Amino acid sequence: MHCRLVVRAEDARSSGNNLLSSADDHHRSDSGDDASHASSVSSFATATVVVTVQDVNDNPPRFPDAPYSCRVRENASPEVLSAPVFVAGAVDRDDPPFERIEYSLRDTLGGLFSVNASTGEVFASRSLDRETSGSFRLSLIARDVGRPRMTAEAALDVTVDDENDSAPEFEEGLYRLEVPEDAAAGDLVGKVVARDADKGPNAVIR
Ligand SMILES: [Ca+2]
Ligand SMILES: [Ca+2]
Ligand SMILES: [Ca+2]
Repeated sequence: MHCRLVVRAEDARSSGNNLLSSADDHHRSDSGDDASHASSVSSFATATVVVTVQDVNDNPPRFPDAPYSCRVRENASPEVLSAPVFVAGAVDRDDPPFERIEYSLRDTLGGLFSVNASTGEVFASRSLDRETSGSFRLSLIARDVGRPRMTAEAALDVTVDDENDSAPEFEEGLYRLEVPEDAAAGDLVGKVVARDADKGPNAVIR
């Protein structure tokens, strides 16, 4: 931060000062008595002083609007996975370089997720199977470059959006049903149950 001050230096002395010579001449013609007009006058100078307040690293990074959430498609292609699932955006109120932030993840969950240290972009490293794990919780860390380094941490919940990639399965491989010989058409003779591991409309069986 800079601020500008104007400093005034003042010097009081007698009327013999050359700076006021024209005024003195005028009075001399009126009275003819130089000594009777001796009085206190002053001269001054100004200078501009620029004061620079040097910043120290006294503000930690901050994650506005935390905690965060994002969604990623199940079985996403490598092309889809080349785009970030989320972009972290921490802020720091200090001046450069103390506002520069490096991002990391507290736990990459076995390398499943990563974050670009300088851009804050979060990536999934491989396609995700919603039926194995439908959501993940990550901890984003922002660290500034001061000494000591100050940090912030925020949660990022990743939800895996379902894709219809599971076929229905019968609960049992073989059903034995006994039908009375006098059964009429339409009578209930037994029940078979199938399940589908997908979610929502993807799991409806007809
Ligand atoms: Ca800082
Ligand atoms: Ca699946
Ligand atoms: Ca699925």
